[in-house]
Amino acid sequence: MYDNVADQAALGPWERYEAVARSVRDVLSQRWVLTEKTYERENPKRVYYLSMEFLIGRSLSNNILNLLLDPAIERAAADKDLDWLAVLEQEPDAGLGNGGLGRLAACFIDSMATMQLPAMGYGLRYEYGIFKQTIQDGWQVEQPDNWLRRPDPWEIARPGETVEVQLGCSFEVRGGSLGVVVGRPSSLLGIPYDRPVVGYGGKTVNTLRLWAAAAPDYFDFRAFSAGEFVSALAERLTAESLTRVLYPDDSTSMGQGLRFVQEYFLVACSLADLVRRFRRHDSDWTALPAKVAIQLNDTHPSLAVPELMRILLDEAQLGWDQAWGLTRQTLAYTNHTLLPEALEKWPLPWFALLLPRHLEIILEINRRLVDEVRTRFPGDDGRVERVALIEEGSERRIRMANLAIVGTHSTNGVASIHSELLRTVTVKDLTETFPERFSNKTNGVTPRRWLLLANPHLAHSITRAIGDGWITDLDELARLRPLADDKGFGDAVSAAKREAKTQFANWLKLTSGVTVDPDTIFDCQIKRIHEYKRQLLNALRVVVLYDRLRQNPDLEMAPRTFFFAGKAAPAYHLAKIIIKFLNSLAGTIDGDPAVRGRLKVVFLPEYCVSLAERLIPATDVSNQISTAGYEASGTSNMKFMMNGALTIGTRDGATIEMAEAAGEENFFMFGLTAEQVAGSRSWYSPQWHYDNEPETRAALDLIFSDHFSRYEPGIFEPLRQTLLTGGDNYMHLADLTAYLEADRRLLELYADPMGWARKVILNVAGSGRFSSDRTIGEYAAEIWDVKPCPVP
Ligand code: 26V
Repeated sequence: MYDNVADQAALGPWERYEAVARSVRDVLSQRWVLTEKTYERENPKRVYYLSMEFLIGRSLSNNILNLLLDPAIERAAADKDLDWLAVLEQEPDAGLGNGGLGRLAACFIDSMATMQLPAMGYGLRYEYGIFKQTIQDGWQVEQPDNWLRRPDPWEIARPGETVEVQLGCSFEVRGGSLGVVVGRPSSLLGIPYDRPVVGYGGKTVNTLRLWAAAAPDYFDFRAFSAGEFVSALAERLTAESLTRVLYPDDSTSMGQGLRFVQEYFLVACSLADLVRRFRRHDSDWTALPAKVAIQLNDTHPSLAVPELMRILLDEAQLGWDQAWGLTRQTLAYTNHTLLPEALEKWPLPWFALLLPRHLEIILEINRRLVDEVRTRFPGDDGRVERVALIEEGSERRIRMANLAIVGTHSTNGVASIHSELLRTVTVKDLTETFPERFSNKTNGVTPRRWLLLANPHLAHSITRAIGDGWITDLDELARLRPLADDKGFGDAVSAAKREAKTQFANWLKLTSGVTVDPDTIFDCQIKRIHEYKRQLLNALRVVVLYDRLRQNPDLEMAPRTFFFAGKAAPAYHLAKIIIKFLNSLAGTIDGDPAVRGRLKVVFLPEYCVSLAERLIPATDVSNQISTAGYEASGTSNMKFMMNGALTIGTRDGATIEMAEAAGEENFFMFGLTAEQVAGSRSWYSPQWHYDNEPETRAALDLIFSDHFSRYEPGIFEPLRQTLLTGGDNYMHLADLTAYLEADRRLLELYADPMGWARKVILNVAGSGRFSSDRTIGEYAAEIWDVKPCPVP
């Protein structure tokens, strides 16, 4: 079990973790090698999932589970008197992503391996993942996430498969600052680091290949001989800086030159690698779409369009039409947001400098596109302007979403409403031009990590009731429906929730000293802090409830604990004020004897995959309250649902489909629909709500009177601006009353434990559709046309 050359008693917790992880890696390595060998032999069509983010989280317990090693490890841990939880805690949480988009990529590769699909993930090996969040005086403070400080037992460097990436310019240091040398091409090395992706049952072990940037060795020699020692080292430093850090900003694509090069680096390394693999078997380039499917996770890797064209034109020497046909048939694109400010548009001069050949190709794609649209829609200049790949203006920009739609055979949204809005609003003209390209693939999450691993008590109760087929076929959960009124099963489900809540409370006490009471309702909102996700609406609800208790101490109300967690982009000022406000709310309520024991607010710092794994099973109420039309899908909503939380939410993203699957009567839906939001925007007045709704007014007055900021008067003035005087862009006040009404219904149900358990069971039973296995099945059948390739 332990291969450390040391006395076992002398091993520290890290060495113990490392020893166990290495043993598990030994167990899976045979299957890993055999998987690749099988693919080499069978030469099936393969899927490549290109993503700038993979929010992996911890691997040890997940790999043990998927390898079905948990009984053996439990025994070994008991034998050796090992503090197993302490060992697991040693592993850093691999945070190579910002939020839902990155976690989706991680769930997808789990499902592809479990379904035995010949698939590979491609991403970047950031040395620093998403920043660590600490809270100081209530404010978010960012700390670097040096997750590779100690050697990572899950990664295997493959320097033998290094690729070279050409850039159209060089970088050098002159007078202490970094400059660009125009017209002097340079190159970078991409070194692959492979991580195993273990399918459930351990039959297939696929690969997640992450690229690290390095400088080619000859750089030094050339510069050294010219005597430019410092400049040469600086150049090497520049190259190696490229994959140093994940961009923590999920709120704008502007002014990020390094990010642009990161995106090209991912694309160039991955395409070179997969083309090399393709060419080992097939000399005929026309077989490319029959052997390769490439999925672009958002526009981040959409430079794959001109890069694949470059390879087919310049390296394969094909003609334009053939190259274009092959490129389009090989690539497919997923859109993850409708927000115009989030759609990538890179300045044209950056292309001219770094990627002149790609710019040439993009201009030619655009010329042909514009020609086609002019012919098909004569006289419609507005349409031509809107579909064009280039946005004209003082600074010309390339519209990456248009490039991705035009250069692929498939564009999909991530929930039904999102795909519909994408087609009819965001890229209406492109949809009318290429209607057959658009489809929907509603997101899902892996039930292995999010139910079996995270919630063993509930998982066990489910398996006792219906067998363990649900683990790889989540639709099986529908068989729980007849048990909705079964007292025995209801009790088991309630006991599992109670156990998860106690465990969470104990963990929280131990790690932070904070006490929460498992006998209170656990009510959660955990996600990136964004105005459109409306943590402020939740906070207003809490302020109203707090004020009710203050005004009427005899009021009967089930005691509740409100949990918030989430990171704000470091430059997103208002999101940081929201965090400060949530912490101030927590502090003030804690210090108010009038509500002691009845109401508590907790802001949990450092939201990450492993925190979600602890908190979601312990949650009674899931808040999914985005302004309708803004949340593309959401995926934590699904995790809560399969873990037996009831949802209070707006009709947005996949929450709409979840309510449909469980029955609307088992959901607490409220608020304006996306249509109503769009239709009332022009005349909406937050002031009206302030003037006419006493509770809304009282809550806002309490905030603006510095009740929550007694020692820092005025710090929440920006909230007045967002919620009231600035027009309340995300329509918090429009939905507050309906939210409180839904909340009242929810509390009413909570008073009836049998009725609550019934709805919980119907929710779990209806959650089968939200397995990422279902989603991947749809991608495989309808976009990729790939089949399982079982490993003997
Ligand atoms: C969101 C926003 C919102 C406010 C302003 C600017 C901005 C910029 C970027 C983004 C997120 C972009 C892509 C993304 O992470 N989308 C998320 O993808 C998840 C997986 O499909 C989905 O569940 C989330 O709803 C969606 O926000």
